[in-house]
Parts: sequence; C-alpha cells; structure tokens
Amino acid sequence: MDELETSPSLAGQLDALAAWRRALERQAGDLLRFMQEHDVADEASERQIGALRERLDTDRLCVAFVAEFSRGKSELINAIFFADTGRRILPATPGRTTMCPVELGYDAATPPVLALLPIDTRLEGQALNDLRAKPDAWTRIRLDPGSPERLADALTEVMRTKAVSVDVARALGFWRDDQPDDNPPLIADGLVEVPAWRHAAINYPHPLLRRGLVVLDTPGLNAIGAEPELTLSLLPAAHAVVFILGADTGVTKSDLAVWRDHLGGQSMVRFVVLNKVDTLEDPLLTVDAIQAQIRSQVETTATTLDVEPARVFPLSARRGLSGRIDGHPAQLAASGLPQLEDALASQLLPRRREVIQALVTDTAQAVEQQASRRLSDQRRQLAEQMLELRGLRGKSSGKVSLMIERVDAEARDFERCTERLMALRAVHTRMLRDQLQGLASDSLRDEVAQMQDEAAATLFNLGARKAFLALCNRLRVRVTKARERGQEINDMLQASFRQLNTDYGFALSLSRLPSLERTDRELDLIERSYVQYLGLSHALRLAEPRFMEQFRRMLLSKLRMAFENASGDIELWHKSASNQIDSQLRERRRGFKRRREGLERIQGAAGDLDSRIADLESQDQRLQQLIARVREQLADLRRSSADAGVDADAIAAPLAGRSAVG
Ligand SMILES: Nc1nc2c(ncn2[C@@H]2O[C@H](COP(=O)(O)OP(=O)(O)OP(=O)(O)O)[C@@H](O)[C@H]2O)c(=O)[nH]1
Ligand SMILES: [Mg+2]
Repeated sequence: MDELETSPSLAGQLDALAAWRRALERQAGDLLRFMQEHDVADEASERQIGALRERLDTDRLCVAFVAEFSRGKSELINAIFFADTGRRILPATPGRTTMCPVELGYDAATPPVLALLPIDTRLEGQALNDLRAKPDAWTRIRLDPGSPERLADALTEVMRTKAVSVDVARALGFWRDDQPDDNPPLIADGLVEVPAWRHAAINYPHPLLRRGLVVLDTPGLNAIGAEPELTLSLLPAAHAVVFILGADTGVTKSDLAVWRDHLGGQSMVRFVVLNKVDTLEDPLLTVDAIQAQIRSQVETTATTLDVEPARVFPLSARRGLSGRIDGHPAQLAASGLPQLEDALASQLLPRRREVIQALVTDTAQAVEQQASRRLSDQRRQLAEQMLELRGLRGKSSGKVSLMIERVDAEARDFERCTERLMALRAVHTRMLRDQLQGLASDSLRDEVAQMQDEAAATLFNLGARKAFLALCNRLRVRVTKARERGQEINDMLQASFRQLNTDYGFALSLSRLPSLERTDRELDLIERSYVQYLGLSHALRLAEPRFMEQFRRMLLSKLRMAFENASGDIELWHKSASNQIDSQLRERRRGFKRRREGLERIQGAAGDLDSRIADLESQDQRLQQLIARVREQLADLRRSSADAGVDADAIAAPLAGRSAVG
C-alpha cells in the first residue's frame, strides 16, 4: 500500500505524533535502566516511569463518525482514510447500510482480523467492554493485510441483517409497540429484519491505524435499538467526533435529535460536515450562486447547532473519494475534503500532545524529587564520615579505638528508632486503610444500587435523574472525605518525620499529597455525559429494564475506573513515604557499618587515613555526577516532550551514545 498518498497532512502529523511517542518511550526506558543500574530508582519511581511508558506505548487517537443514516459517514471515512487502497473499503450505499458500530484500529499483538459480536449477546446483558476480553463470544474472519479487496469483502458483513420474530426483535430492543412508525418493516411470516451483529472490530495494519488512529463508524443513530453502549461508552471515549449532515437537506429534525442526544454537552472536539455539496449543483445556476447557497447553508447550520461557522465543513465525500482514487488533484481540491483533513490534523493532534506532555512533566517532577532525595541523603552521610575522618588526622590509635566505641554507641542509640518506626507504620497502615475504604469498589456498588432503588421507586424511573445527581454528590463527598483523611495522614507523618529527623538524623521529607483533582474532573465528566440520558426526553427508554441495566453496568465500570485511579494515586503516595523510611533506615545502618570498617582499617595502618578520605571524596563526586546525570536525562525528557517538531532520531541519538556513570 502506498503510505502517504491519503491526506498527507493528517498522516504526516499522526506519524510525527507516533514517532514522538515512541522516542519519548525509548527515552523513558533508558532513564529507568540508568536509574536501576545505579540504584537510584525506588519502587514508586519505577512504577511511575513504567506507567508513563505504557501510556506512551498504547496511546490511541479515536475519531468517531456520527450522523443519521445515509448522511455519508462510511463514505467520508473511505475518502479520508482508505482512498489509498484504490477502492471503497467500508460499504456505503443508499438507505441504511452500516448496521452496527464498526471500530477500525490496529494492534500489532493480534493478527489482522474482523471480529464480529453476534446481536444475541444483547440478551445476556453483558457489557461490550467485558465481552472484548472474551474471544469465544466473537465470530472471526481472518484478513489478508495485503489485500484491500478481501478487506472490503469481509466488511460487507457489517450490513448483514437477519429475520427474527417480533418477540425476539422486542427482546433485542428493535421493536416497540408504542412507536410503530419507527419499527423495522415486517417481512414475510410476521418476521422483522434486525442487525445480525452487535459490534464489529477490525484489526488491520493500514498505515494510519498503525500510527495509533482508531476510527469509529456508527449506524444511523436515531434508529430504535441503537446500541445504548455507543452513546454511553464508545462516544464519550472518543477524542473527536465528526457529525455529518446532508447539504441537500440541512439540519433535519432527526439530525438535531442525534446532535442534542448524543453530542450536546460532550467535551470532545466536534467537527460538523455538510456533506454531498455536489448534489446542489444546478445547470440553471451560476457557480457563484451555488457557492452563495453553500455559504448560507453553513451559516444556518452553525446557528442551529450553536457552533462556530468555521467548524462547519461543506464538502463532497464522494467527489473526494473518486478524486483520490482516480488521481485528479483538482477534483480532490474542489471536493472540500482537504479543509476538513487539515482541521482534523491541526486541531486534534496538538491536543493529544498537550495531554502527553503534561503526563511527562508530572512524572519527571516526581521522579526527580525522589532521586534527589535519595542521593542527597547518601551524600549527607558521606559528609559526616569525612568530617569524622578529617578530625582523626594526627590522632593516636587509642583515640581511634575510642572513636570505634563511639560509633558502636551511636549505632545502638540509632537502633532505638526501630520501635518508633514500627509504631508509626502501624498507625500509618490503619489510617491508609481508613482513607481507602470510602473509595473501595464495594462501597461504589452499594451507592449505585441505592441510586437504582431510588429511581425504581418512581413512575417509569422518571426520578432517575434526581437519583443519579444525588449519587454524584454522595461520591463527591467520598472523594472529599478521602482528601481530608489524606491531609490528616500528611500532618501526622510530617510531625513524625520531623521528630525522627531531629532525634535520629534521618532526612525524611514528604512529597506532595495527591490532590485528587483528576477524580473530581472525572466525576464531573461522568455526571455531564450520563445525565443527558436520564431526562424527560428519554422517558420511554428509561422505562426499559434493559436500558437501565446497561446504564448501571457502564456507570459502575466508569466510576470504578475513576476511583481505582484515585486509590492508586493515594497508595503510591503512601508507598513513597514508607519506602523512604525503609531505604533511609537501610542506608543509615550501612553508614554505621562503613564508618566502623573505615576506622578499623585506619587502626591497622595509620597511613590509610588519607586514602580513606580520598576514597570518600571520590564516592561523593560520583554521587554528584549521578544526580547531575539523572537531572540531565529528566531535562532531556521534558525538552523532548515540549518539542513539537521533533525528529525521533534526533532524540534517540544522544542517549544511545551515553555511557554509565562510575
Ligand atoms: N452525491 C453524493 N452522494 C454521497 C456523498 N457521500 C455519500 N454519498 C452517498 O450517500 C449514500 C449513503 O452513504 P453512506 O456512506 O452509506 O452513509 P452512512 O452515513 O454511512 O449511512 P448508514 O451506514 O446507513 O448509517 C451512499 O450511496 C453514498 O454513495 C456525497 O458527497 N455526494
Ligand atoms: Mg455507513
């Protein structure tokens, strides 16, 4: 396949983004290795760098295409992403075509395949995300990565329907006696046609998908029985949504319903496409008159949807696709497609970068704090030893024996701290348990169950919205409580650390308490995206047990994720505090031992004193170099993450030649 022929700017930018991520990932890996080799990394740092690498490695950019049926979603995807195959990949035909959500992406760990989830799985009530982990639930069609023909062929599956009885259609959510107009038409023998698949996922090594892009094609969304998961889970997870209208029809009532129900109030980037502008051509009108018509359509659309006119892109997906396939640059340019692609590239990717960059900065800061602390503690101990040895210059061997006794006495004194440390650990563990309890998944389940009971106690679940908002408030209270507990623990540890530092010469210091702001933000987002399904306008859906059950499952899994992240941050903080104690305790003990051994050696041969001091000095120098090296690498990492126009090789090169310290 010819790599960059399709939308070079988008491909180029995705490429740069992927190369940038890969380079950062490598750099973070080098940093970790370096820190491990030189015993600078503690467990918390290792975990943080590991989490960063994982994110850099798996970060995806998901763009969803959403519209009423037949507006040209699939055709537009073909034109933007797959024209380089020289053919139409996703089926695009008049009338309803795409019957189930189609997710296109690439994961090198699994072979190219089209995986289809049978519609019957809806009856079992399992969430799509849970089913993803169950290969047996899916039907698989192996794909040949070199053959777009076979890919297109396999993809006709997404159009597949099957005939079922009205009862089954009702159970699957495709038939409603109260809305006869929207039901699928009856075919022979009292049967109706319903989609055969619930979800289709394509794993295909197309150049753009390989670069971490995930494209989501959706069936016409206003259809009865549209997969609730699409609106509750798949769309909110998308980074950008392209909403498509027909230029010939403008914003129809059902377009508006899709926009309001599924895309209003969401936080993702939204692009609006006025597709099929070619249908406005009219031999009786001048080109200028048609252009004026299009401009006025754009204005009206922007006003109706309440978006900037610059966010509305008039274009012809069909012309764009054929312009590309037939190699007519002029036709492609006239199709209006490149403008949308430029906007996608220039507005979407910088956002992704910002998110990753913030992550790198946070990690670098935390790691630097930890490493500096560890190394300066070691240096402090060396300094003490040097002071002691310098004081010994010209002293008799009797004096040295006295010194040894002093070290032993000091070491014994020091060991008394262990009791204090044990007591501290016990208190600390108990407080941590308390703090985490409010965020545990059991309590989440209970809270959500309470919401469900409250909603069910109202007519048609119409109180669901109120119950849901009450749930969100209760959860916020839980987060606030966890934060307050954290503050108490922080105060307690701070006081204990201060005492331990004065009494036993530790250099313990606390890192910044996790603010849990991210959890607040996630809760807000969950509230905003879920509350819209609980209004009066969804009264009919609310009365459906299947909808409420799915709502509950998905809500629970979202909340669980948010709370697990919060608990993870909290635990990491605790871990870093107790690791510090352990490592300083170990270091101090080693320090006493080293001091004693040094003195013993001096006792044996008086001349050793100078070489021993020189030895300590060189150890100190080594530590200074080490910390400088770690800082330098962290600064490099930050710099690379801040550099927008990076060249991956340029990042990797200086690291490759770097040798270990000492
Ligand atoms: N004239 C014209 N026709 C188009 C254009 N884009 C798409 N079409 C046609 O419109 C019909 C519907 O396009 P699809 O891409 O299948 O629409 P969809 O939004 O994916 O529809 P569903 O899959 O049913 O939800 C097809 O026959 C396309 O060829 C366009 O820019 N101009
Ligand atoms: Mg389609």
